[in-house]
Amino acid sequence: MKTLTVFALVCVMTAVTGAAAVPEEKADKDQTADINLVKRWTRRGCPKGWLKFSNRCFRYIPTPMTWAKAEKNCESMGGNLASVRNIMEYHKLQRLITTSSHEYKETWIGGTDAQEEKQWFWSDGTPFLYSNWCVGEPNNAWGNQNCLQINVGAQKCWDDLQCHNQRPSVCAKKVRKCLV
Ligand SMILES: [Ca+2]
Ligand SMILES: [Ca+2]
Repeated sequence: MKTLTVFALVCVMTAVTGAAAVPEEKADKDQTADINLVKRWTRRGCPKGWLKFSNRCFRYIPTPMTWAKAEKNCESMGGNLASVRNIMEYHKLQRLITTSSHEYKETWIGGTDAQEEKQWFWSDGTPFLYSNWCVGEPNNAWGNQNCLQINVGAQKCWDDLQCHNQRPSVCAKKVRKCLV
């Protein structure tokens, strides 16, 4: 509980001052140890099991789920299904998947046009500016393909698919300065 209290205090101070400075001279021995732990965590910026790139934390979830369950699962960990902003991010994300699964698994990320056909959104609310669709995709086959899977076909590109299909997924969340 004491550790949590110190974390909360550091976070509040950071929020108020806009800086991570902590008056260590006023902290007792135990508190200094806790603050050093926070500093290490802050530098790294991502929880254990999450990979940091593009100032975000990414995690591959190998368990196949529907798109909605995958999004909920990411939300339960403080994130969303991953959005992708450029080709470099896409390649890093692919590397994350191949490192974990040893193959280019077809995988859910956060794109959807379920609200309105052809209007693609990222579930994290960022603008849908970059895409890497396969030739002829998104084709909304059978009139109900509204969720975005990656690593499709020989080109390992993007495809719209029925959201009830079960796929592994990639979650992303912002690098946080606080544990709480
Ligand atoms: Ca669609
Ligand atoms: Ca399709």
